Amino acid sequence: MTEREAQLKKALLAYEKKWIAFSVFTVLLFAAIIAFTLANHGLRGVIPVGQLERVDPTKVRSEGPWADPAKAVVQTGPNQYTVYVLAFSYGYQPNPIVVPKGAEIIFKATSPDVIHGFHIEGTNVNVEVLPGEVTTVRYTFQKAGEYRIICNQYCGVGHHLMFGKIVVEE
Ligand SMILES: [Cu+2]
Repeated sequence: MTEREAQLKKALLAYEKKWIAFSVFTVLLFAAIIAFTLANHGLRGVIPVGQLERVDPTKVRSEGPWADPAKAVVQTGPNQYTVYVLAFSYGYQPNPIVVPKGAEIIFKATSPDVIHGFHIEGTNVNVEVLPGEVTTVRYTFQKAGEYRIICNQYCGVGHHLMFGKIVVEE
């Protein structure tokens, strides 16, 4: 190695150390921002409830809270509604889901067939719906209007046609 090469190597390694330090700092900053979001919105928000809730996918359509879509929206508090959503090949029930603005909505979603997505367009509600399990998330709609539900988890030949609708009333 010539002296020039040795100098270059030294400079390169020093520069690389700065890059590593900067990258580690950036990752820690990301972690801090994520922790901030968790502390402020996460615990009662769009993160799926961690507790396992089992259901029988062969029976959800015939018995229990998902069996009758007309009774799927249940008031469960002074300003809280629980919505029992069934995500199936290839749609959502009830359709539309009608809820009031400003109320805490607890979505409890499950599937009678395969895995589906439950992504409410324009919000950060974006969860997976697994057959045999109940996915629970909370969301408060601050704006009235229509929201589209998109299945963003490949579920078969009708996947690209799988949508639902939420109507948030004033
Ligand atoms: Cu689907």
